[in-house]
Amino acid sequence: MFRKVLVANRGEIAVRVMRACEELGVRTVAVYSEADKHAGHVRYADEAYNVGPARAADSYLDQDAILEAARKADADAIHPGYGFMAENARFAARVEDSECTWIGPPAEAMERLGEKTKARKVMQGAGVPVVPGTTDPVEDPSEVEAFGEEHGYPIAIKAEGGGGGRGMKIVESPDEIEEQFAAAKREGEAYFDNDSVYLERFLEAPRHIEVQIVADHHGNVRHLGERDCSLQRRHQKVVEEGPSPALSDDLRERIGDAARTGVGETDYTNAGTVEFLVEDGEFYFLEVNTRIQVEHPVTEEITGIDIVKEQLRVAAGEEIGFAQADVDIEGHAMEFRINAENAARDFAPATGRLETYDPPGGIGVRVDDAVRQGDDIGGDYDSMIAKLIVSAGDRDECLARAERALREFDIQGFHTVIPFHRLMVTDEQFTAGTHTTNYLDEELDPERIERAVERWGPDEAEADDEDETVTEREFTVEVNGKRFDVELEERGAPAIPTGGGDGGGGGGLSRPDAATEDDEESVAPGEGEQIHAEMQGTILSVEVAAGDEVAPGDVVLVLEAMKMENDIVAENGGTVTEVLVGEGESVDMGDPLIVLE
Ligand code: MV4
Repeated sequence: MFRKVLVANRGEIAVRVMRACEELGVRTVAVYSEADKHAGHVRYADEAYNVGPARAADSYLDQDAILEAARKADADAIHPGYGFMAENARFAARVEDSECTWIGPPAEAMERLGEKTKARKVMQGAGVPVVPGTTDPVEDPSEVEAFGEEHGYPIAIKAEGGGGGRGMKIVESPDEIEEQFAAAKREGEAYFDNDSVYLERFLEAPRHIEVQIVADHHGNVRHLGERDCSLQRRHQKVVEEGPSPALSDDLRERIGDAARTGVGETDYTNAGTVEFLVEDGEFYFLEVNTRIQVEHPVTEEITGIDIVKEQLRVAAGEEIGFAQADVDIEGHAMEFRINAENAARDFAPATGRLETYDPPGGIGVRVDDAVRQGDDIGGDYDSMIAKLIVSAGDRDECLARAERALREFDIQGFHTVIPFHRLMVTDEQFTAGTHTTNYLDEELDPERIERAVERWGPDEAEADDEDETVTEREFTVEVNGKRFDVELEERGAPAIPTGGGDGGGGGGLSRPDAATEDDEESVAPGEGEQIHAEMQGTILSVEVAAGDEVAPGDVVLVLEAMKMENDIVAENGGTVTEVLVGEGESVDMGDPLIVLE
């Protein structure tokens, strides 16, 4: 086994890799950019080296800087994680030529499988079904037309170096050929420095199934079952699960065997993923990802196999310690990517300080992250701040557990996609498991996302725009021996210190004694009592009208919030001068409801 591993990555995956090292007694080296001086992966590592400015191209993608850090640290292996340099065959080759071992597939295998038509040939040669298409690049638009006449439309024109949806163009009819052919070539050139393209019949409503593979230097290839990544938005995976709810046992076995045989044809070692499209009970090879993937924990949870440890072991020359027959798929797991994004604003990235970070726990809950409360989340890298992985005995239990865990997950300070996930785990299509890769982009009503964010998004005050001064206080009060949490917010007013003498502890949180000192906001002298909504909700009934006399403690309204009916009472009593809301209206926290004098 290695002595010391440098992890050429950041965030949760860097920590994930270091955790595996820790358990194997291997020392860990982090690299970090200027923006990541205090990041979670730096805190976790035994030692850490600055590799350059915030911009990834100048730090995490700077091959010389990373190799230099490995030399300085005297590391004997480099793990690339995912993204950044993970699928860069040239970097892999440079590591292979250095004093360090590359913890990944051989550079040569990466190169062969990275070119899509080469990968298609390899798989076809091994008897693995591929999407009907060309196994050689096409040079001229007339070849697209000929392909259309033979196989029909739509046709996918794909960039040879492509992947992840970039450089793929769909042709619906002959008149679109010229334009889409040129566009695919342009994108291929721009993104992958390769304007070569090939053709496939375009499958219109497939499911995306991928098989986890591990291979060693002794000729052993194992598959660890499949993950279903059909729930994706604009080629970004949102939720992944295993096993797939859309595969029969027979299809599952055939797909697993195909992946294993296909990879067995190459001199592949280490972890990898073979991607397939599944439609109408048929499966077709799509591409091979030559890295550990974001969603690998789904497989770890249902197999009990630590895939990152396997990567380290096989890279160190050890033989895989289990047979294919030993791989047992048990129960069900789902992974939810916790991205700092506002799902109601087209998933726009969000940034800010993690004011609250309170992850879920309990049975079947795993959180892979590299952040802690108080961290600043910037926009320098991708928006994923954590992954929630939930496992259970079966899919239904997994969904219920996920709903519970997502409800527990408290993140304040900026928007995350948690409300969107809460919508998904109660969504009819997703819970039925009948969704295809088109579901989010083409079928889901965006208004449902907006409502989910409104209901379950971060607390107003903390997510609001910065120019408004918002003073928020939380109190715990007891009424007739029952505990209530009360939040007050003052808008537009300068922050008032919440009273002296407590020696600077707590910042005004949970101060039961402050309730009586500071509640002057509900009684402005001379204007009578104004009753405000204490939470966002719907007015179920209005019990008073203008001119009515009410006694202290009388119920004036019933407000439904969080599935509970709440009696709103007039604290001081008086004459009702204004009723500002009607039955059925929805109100926000802080809205005035009734004025009394
Ligand atoms: C396809 C396809 C349908 N037919 N190829 C998109 C990303 C790239 N890895 C391949 N992709 C697709 N290739 C044919 N012949 C549909 C997709 C596709 C997709 C694939 C996997 C996961 C999500 C997807 C979302 C849209 C389209």
